[in-house]
Amino acid sequence: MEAQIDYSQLIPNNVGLSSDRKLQRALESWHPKFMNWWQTNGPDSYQENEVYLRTAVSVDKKGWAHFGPVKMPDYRWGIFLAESHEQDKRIKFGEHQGEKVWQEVPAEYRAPLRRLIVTQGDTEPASVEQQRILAATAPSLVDMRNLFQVNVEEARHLWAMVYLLMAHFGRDGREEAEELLQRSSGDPDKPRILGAFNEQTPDWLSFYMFTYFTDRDGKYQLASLTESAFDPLARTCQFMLTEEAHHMHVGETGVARIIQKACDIMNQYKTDDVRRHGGIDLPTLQKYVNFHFSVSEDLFGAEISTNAANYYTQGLKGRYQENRIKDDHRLKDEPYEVSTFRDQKIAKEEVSALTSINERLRDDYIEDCQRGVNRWNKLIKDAGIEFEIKLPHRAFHRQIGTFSSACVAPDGSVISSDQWEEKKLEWLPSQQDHEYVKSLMVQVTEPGKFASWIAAPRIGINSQAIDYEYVRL
Ligand code: BYC
Ligand code: FE
Ligand code: FE
Repeated sequence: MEAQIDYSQLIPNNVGLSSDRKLQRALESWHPKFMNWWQTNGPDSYQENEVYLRTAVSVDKKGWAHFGPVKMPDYRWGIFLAESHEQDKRIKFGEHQGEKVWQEVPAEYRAPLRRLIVTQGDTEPASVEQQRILAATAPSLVDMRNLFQVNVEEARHLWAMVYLLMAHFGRDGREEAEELLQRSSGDPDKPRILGAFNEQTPDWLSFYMFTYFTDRDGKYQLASLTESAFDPLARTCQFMLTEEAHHMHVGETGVARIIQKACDIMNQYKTDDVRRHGGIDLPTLQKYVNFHFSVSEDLFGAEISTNAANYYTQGLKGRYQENRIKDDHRLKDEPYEVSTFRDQKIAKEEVSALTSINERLRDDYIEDCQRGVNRWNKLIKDAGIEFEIKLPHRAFHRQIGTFSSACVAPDGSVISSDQWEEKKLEWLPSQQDHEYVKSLMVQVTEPGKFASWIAAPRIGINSQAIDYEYVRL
C-alpha cells in the first residue's frame, strides 16, 4: 500500500486543512491530477533541476517569501487567505452594503460566484500552458528562474481557486476543479475561457509583454475581487496580489532591458538598424505593445455590462479600491463617462456607473499601464534617442465590446476595413516580425551571461549576484 500523504503537511496553509477531513479528501483526489497536469502542461523539461524559488509558507512578513533551491514538482503549493485585519468586517457596496461579510456562499449567489471563481481560476493554468516551452530559449539563467517562479505561482493561484471551489461549492466545485485541468490553452475543442489565454506566448518578448499587460489585468481583477462580500474569496485574492506584483515586475523590467539593449546598439553603432546587431528594434517592440495591450483590454469585458452591474449590486465584485471612491457605493443614480462606437464614430457618452463597472476598471488599468510605459520612454530619452512608445487608442484591435465592430488605427482614427487590412501589419507583429524575434531566441545557460537582444538586469534575485546559478543544470 502506498504511504498516506499528509496533506496538511504537504500543503502549507492557514485554512485549517488538518481539521477538515472533507476538504482533505477532495484535495487528495485532485492532487495527483494536478501533478499530472503540471508534468504534461507545465514547464517542458527542467522538472528535476533545482531552481532558486520563492515559496510562501505563511502569510506574515517572515513567511511569505522563502527563497531556496527547489525542484519544481516539490514546490509547496500552499493555500493562503490574507489575514483579516478588520474585527467586524462589513460589505462595502451594493444592496448588502453595511451587512456582515459572508463566510459561506449565500444560496442565491452560488451560480454567479462559482462562475467568477472558475473564470479567475481558468486563467492561472492557462498562462502556465502558454509559457510551457519558453525555458528552451531562456536568454539567461535568471530569466529562466523568473519564468519558473511565475509558473509555480500561477499554479498556486489555481490551487487558491480550487480550494474555494472545494471548500464552498460541494460536488459542483469538485467537478469544476477537474474541468480546470481539462480545458487547455488554444485547444480548439476545450479552450480556456477568456480570449487572451488562448493566444500563444511563443517567444520571450511575448512573455514580457504578457507579464506586463496580461498579469496586470490579473492585478485589477483580483483587486476588485478583494472587495467581495464573500470573505474567503476576498482574502484569497488579497494574498494572490502580493505574488502578482512580482509577475508584473518581471514584465516591466524584461521589456526595459530589451529597450536598453536596443538603445545601446543604436548608440554604439550609430545606427537605427538594431536588427543587424542582434537586437529587437523599437518599432517591432511597439507592435508587440499594440497586440498585448489590446488583447488584455478585452479581458475587462464589454463597456456596458449587466453582468458586471449584477455582480456589483449583489456584492460579489467591487471596483478598484472601493474604499477610496467617494460616492454612495450603490450607484443607482451615478453617471460615468464611457467611449462608444456609433454611426462609425467614437464618441463619449454619459451612462450609468452601475452598468459601466467594467469600463471603469479598464480605465484604472490603462492609467496603470501608462505609468510603466512612461518609465520605458524615460530610458529611451536618457539614451538620447528620439522614439516614444505609445499605448494604442483603446478602440484599436478590439474583439470584445463596442469597438469589436470598428476598424481603428492606433491613433484612434476610424478607418475602413480595406484600410485596416492594408495597414494592420504595420501595427501588429507580422509573420516576419515573429520569425525575426524567434530567430533571436537561443538559450543562454552560462551564469551571468545574456542573449544578444537583452541587457543584464540591474540586480539579482533576493540580493544574490547576477551570475548566481539560479537554475542548476
Ligand atoms: N474573452 O458582460 P460581459 C489573471 C464574455 S487575469 C472571452 O462584458 P462580464 C492572470 C463574458 O464572459 C484576471 N469572452 O462580461 C493574468 C460574457 O459571457 P456570457 C482573470 C469574454 O462578465 C495572467 C460575455 O462575453 N480574472 O488573473 O461583465 C496570468 C459578455 O461580456 C471576454 C477575471 O477575469 C474575453 N476577453 O466580464 C495568470 C475575473 N470578455 O455571459 C492569471 C473574473 C467577456 O455571454 N471574471 N467575455 O456567456 C470576470 O469578472 C468577468 O467574467 C469578466 C467579463 C470581467 C472577464
Ligand atoms: Fe495569477
Ligand atoms: Fe500573475
